[in-house]
Amino acid sequence: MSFVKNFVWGVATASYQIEGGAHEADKGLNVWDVGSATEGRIFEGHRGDVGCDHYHKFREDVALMKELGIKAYRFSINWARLLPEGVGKVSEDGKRFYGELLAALREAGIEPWVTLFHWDYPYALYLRGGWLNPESPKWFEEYARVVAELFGDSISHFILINEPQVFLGLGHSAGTHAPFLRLSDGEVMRAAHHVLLACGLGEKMLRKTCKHPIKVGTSQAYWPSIPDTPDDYRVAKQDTFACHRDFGSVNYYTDPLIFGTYPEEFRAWQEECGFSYPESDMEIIRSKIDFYGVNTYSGNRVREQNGKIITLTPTPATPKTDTRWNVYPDVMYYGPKFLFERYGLPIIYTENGVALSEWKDLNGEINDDCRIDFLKRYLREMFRASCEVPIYGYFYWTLYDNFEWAEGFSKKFGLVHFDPETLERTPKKSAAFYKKVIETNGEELFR
Ligand code: GBH
Repeated sequence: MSFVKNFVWGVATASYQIEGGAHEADKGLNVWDVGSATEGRIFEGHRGDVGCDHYHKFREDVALMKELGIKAYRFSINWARLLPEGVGKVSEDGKRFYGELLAALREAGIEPWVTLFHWDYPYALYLRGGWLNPESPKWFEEYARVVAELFGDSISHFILINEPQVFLGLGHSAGTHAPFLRLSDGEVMRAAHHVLLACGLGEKMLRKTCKHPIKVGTSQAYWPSIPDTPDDYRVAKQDTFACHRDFGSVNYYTDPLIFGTYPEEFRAWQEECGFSYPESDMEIIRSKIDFYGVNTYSGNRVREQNGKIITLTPTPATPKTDTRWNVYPDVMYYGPKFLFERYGLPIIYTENGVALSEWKDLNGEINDDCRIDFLKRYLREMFRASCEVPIYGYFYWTLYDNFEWAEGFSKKFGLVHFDPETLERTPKKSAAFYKKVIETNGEELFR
């Protein structure tokens, strides 16, 4: 049993979580640089200033990926490293850094998948109102143009904006991620609308500026409802796309992008919040999306009871990861089916992975058998889905343990162990396993 030929096997990272080099050259600050300095926001006061020092060690990291047999690398560009003020002047050092990283990847035969924005919003633009400013879509469009002009030649796959659900939901509504705001729902809708306009303008700008055919996709935080039994398929799908008033849904963002309309289910909520917009915006938002990139870690099990959809409490036997997410492997089967039925787009898993409580043993090894088991369970279900709907790629989150946002360095998702004190990288047992999975195009999962 193996995946389609040319299945894309990769790993994913994000700039703020690994780069460090927060104060190098003329880099501008971003909302995480500034916001995480306030006490009480990040686990035990951890900071991303040094991160995994990828800014200095990127050559070592590319060599490591090559050694691990990684075929594709999803990373994000730190907007304020390239454009210190968010718009206008381009940083020579930012240009050099991403140019050298892309060249190293090319040399190693690793395909870059570039995310334009993974949450590290330029502080200079935040001070101008950030995503609430009606000009903010234009700022993103300019940034997309700069990236395409400078690096477009070496990039064939772009991801516009990582998980609007999270930086809007947690960053602008719940206030637990940068910029740590607790706006009213109507204001978050306004910000989300600008994010969508930015995607629409960005997508068109990338295609206009790149001189070769490119693929442009999304990366959505997808936490679907999972049918408890196959009989609950219909209600689980309905619940996945229902109006949950928490900015965490995928269809709230991708219906506008792909169909040019907000989902009907959300209209009443938008009206209650006094949110309105000119209809002409929807034509700007509507984009040509080549692949539906999705980040899935778990979901909620649901079933129908007395005509109502209920979310089941996990049984005490349900395995949990270190982030306390339930291990529900069939999320990888049902999730893409729901998406493909709604959108009809090929699916790429732009993230999936597991945090475990683990440490280097006395022999200097990390024998993370649970991660290997997780990969087997989850990827076997992904394989089952891929026999029914097109799934063309998988990016493990993440290459090495890194700065897990509000959790600091306490949650370890990596295939490679990272020591924040010595900055040393040590591949875990799972890295060797993943290498075999890649080499056998998935057959290793069934051994
Ligand atoms: C991704 O976010 C990020 O893109 C990445 O940067 C991050 O490091 C990685 O995942 C690992 O966390 O309240 O129990 O229902 C994942 C965002 C977090 C969104 C969990 C859904 C629901 C948790 N997801 N959240 S729960």
